[in-house]
Amino acid sequence: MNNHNLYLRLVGDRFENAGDQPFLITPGRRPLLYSELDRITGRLAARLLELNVEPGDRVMVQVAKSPESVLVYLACLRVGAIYIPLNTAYTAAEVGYFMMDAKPQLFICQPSERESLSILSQECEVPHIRTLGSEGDGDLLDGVEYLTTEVEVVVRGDDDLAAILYTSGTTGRSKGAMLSHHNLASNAEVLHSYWHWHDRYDVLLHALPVFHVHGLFVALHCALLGRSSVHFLAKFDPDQIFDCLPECTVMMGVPTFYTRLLSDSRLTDEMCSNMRLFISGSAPLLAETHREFERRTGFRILERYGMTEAGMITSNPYEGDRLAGTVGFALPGVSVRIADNDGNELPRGETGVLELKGPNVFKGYWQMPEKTAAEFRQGGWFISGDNAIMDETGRISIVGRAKDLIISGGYNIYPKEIEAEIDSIPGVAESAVVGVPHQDFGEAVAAIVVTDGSRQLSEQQIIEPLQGRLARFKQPKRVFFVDELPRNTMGKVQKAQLRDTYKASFSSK
Ligand code: MLC
Ligand code: AMP
Repeated sequence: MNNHNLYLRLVGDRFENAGDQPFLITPGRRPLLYSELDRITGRLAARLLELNVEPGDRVMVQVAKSPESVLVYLACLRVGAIYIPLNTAYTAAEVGYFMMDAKPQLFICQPSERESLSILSQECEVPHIRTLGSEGDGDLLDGVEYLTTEVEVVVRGDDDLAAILYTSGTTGRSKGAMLSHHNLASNAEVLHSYWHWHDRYDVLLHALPVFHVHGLFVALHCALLGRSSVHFLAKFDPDQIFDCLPECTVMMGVPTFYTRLLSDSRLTDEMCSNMRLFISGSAPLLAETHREFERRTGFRILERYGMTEAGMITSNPYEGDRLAGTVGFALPGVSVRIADNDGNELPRGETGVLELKGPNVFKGYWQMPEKTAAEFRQGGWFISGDNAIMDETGRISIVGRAKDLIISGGYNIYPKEIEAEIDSIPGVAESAVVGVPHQDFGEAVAAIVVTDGSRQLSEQQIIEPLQGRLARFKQPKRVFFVDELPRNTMGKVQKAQLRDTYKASFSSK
């Protein structure tokens, strides 16, 4: 049987003669070199084996972005474990749910969180907990330099899982999207070629988090396949970005990155003179941002569209027209169609739900066969939940969402989860959570609350109880009180009306 382990494609013995070429360049630290990648990953893999991590076991990770966090991911691939990264903003309450659901063999957290998460991991019967800090500190790596580097790459078939990424669900329960080695490899190969990565030439500016598809898979897989050096920044920090930009050739970002760059006078065409490609995705890029960016720098941002369950699905062309407000064409090997609510394909030019098929489409939701079945049509079409139009040439525009989802600064937030927490606050009768336009984040969370009359409640009294329950980025940035929520004749809350009523809530911010 051929070994389809993604590790072999990304690392394996590819970098034996890479000399001193840096892979990850992190401010204030020695760069991680390509030539040492296989060796160090071997030692980390040996550490995982010491902790009895076996093929198919889950390794759950909630740590700061660091070169070592990437090495842990690669070591998991190598031993055939399933990597589960979590947003560092998640509270212990949120993490508890993921632990119970995925039952990891090993949980790796930040050193500062060990105490609180140890109790939780015991309750969830997680056998091992280890720590990893942003500087490579923490007990995960204790004595790792004495371990063997010669750990074999476990044989994986096409359907074996490489990662589970949790995405919130419309019902409020998070679902773990199961991604196989083949899902990730096929998408990486396509992007590497479609976006013209130049072997050993490109330098990637990486300021995204590494617990989502965008920063972890799209950015790092392309860099590894292209043997590119990466300026690996802990977060989007304008000073660091402008320090690195003159040396870089490619940047990937969410639209907030681009609006923030545009608001800085340091963004000039000279600053971008080494660049060849700016890519945007994870949320809609305003046509205005696209145009303004071209005016300032001469670059037309390449917008692409994707999701956790399928990686990248469509992209504007590298060489052809990159049209503002469109997400381009289905990637090679990916089939896309626009369908009505019953799954009948619609003629070109009509708005419907985007459905897709291809080697990039995930294997289903972890231990949720009914939810998985509900998201697929006969013939294997996956229902994206995004409303889109396809023109005669096959070019796609995302025009809205069929799913009740807010995307804020590239993070997905499902209103149901926030509403459930708000509804449990004493004195609240019911609530509706919507996304309203926000200059920086694209959309921001607003909550509209009806009280039961038993007490007077303030905005603060709604937000305060959510601390420790919900990650900060999910918490409403504004709360409004109303006597009743607008409903249609069926009794369904009219969210479109609420979005319209509160659309100017952040206009001065
Ligand atoms: C931070 N905050 C947010 C937020 N990020 N609020 C709403 N939405 C967000 N995205 C809040 C914090 O809780 C904090 O609140 C305050 O804003 C400042 O926090 P910060 O940490 O200093 O923020 P900052 O570093 O400026 O981060 C903003 C950001 C970041 C946009 C740079 O959110 C980011 O990197 N987003 C990218 C997400 C991403 O990678 N998505 C890809 C998903 S994959 P307070 O009140 O405490 O001050 C996907 C598939 C695909 O979608 O197609 O790619
Ligand atoms: P996630 O579940 O975090 O992977 O987010 C996926 C969702 O992000 C998609 O279903 C879309 O709603 C949205 N998305 C990603 N890229 C784009 C884009 N370029 N334009 C509009 N929406 C996008």
